Amino acid sequence: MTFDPQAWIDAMRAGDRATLGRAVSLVESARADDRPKAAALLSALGPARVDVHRVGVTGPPGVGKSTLIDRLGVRTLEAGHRVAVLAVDPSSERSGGSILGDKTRMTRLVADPRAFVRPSPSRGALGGVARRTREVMRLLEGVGYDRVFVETVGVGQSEALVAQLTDTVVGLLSPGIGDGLQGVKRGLLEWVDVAAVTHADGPQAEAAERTRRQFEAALSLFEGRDDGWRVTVLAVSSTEGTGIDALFEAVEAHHRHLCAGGRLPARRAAQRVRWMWHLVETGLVERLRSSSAAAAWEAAVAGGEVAPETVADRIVRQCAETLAGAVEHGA
Ligand SMILES: Nc1nc2c(ncn2[C@@H]2O[C@H](COP(=O)(O)OP(=O)(O)OP(=O)(O)O)[C@@H](O)[C@H]2O)c(=O)[nH]1
Ligand SMILES: [Mg+2]
Repeated sequence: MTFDPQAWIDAMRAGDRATLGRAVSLVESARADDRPKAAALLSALGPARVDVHRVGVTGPPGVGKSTLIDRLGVRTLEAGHRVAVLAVDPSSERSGGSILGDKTRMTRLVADPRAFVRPSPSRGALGGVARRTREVMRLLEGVGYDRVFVETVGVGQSEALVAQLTDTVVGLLSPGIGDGLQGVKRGLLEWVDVAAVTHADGPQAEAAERTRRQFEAALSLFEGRDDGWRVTVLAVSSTEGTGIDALFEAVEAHHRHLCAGGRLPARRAAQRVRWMWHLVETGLVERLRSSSAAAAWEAAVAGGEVAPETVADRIVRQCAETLAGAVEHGA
């Protein structure tokens, strides 16, 4: 059977989630013969939509990201939006358990025909994860999902990654992570747009409120941002549903803040430019490392005959000269 991108797109726009599942698999596929099909599908979607809101939800393992997205997603559906959820897992070592976990913790969204949940996390190196996630988001948005949630485990660089992929970062904190908030990484203060302490129910309610106030205090001392946005810090319970309305309002308020004064297009433009350079950097390095000269460069540096700076300078200069020549010749 020949591959007909438009037929797939029509089916997905009509709400066919089975086809959407296949299309996501195609876009995520690492197989070389799938790439042209994926590219054809993506380009047949037409221009990217601008009324879409991309929301990253990050936090430590087990903090309650999936359970919260289920609640927040339902609240978002009630407001008339179409909701899609992607999970991104940059730590390739993690067990497969979270796949099942996501599905069983997003039961409300999974059961709702207006939502699409992609439980299988994209694994692997951060760059690979980002590439697939960007393309899958583009697909979801192109077939009508206007609120896309991206769940990612807050480990190391992944907060920065999710901030590069999304418009709004929701950072989740566990109750009682410690006085003085040593447990809160500076990265989170830097990237978070809306913060919420989870498990604000039962015996943990008090600790959650204490952590909320401490984080609020830490934020007021942090002078890292100049975009005029005031980060809201909430206490929520995803099991009882408390604080979810306020969280929804805060997320939407950040979207409105971004839309006002052209901040959203500017943020996305900066993301695209950064992404281009990232691809250039990784692509060039990959090509150079697998070139036939690489072994000789490495041997010379390893043997101490030439300084690493000298070899690196030479490689960069040669690349730049070749590039200048290619540009002159209109390549
Ligand atoms: N009491 C209470 N339990 C919660 C709350 N949110 C999540 N849980 C429970 O905490 C556990 C972990 O929740 P998940 O939503 O899977 O957490 P996660 O952050 O997505 O976990 P990973 O994806 O594995 O990193 C589950 O047993 C949830 O039922 C909450 O607000 N209150
Ligand atoms: Mg989860």
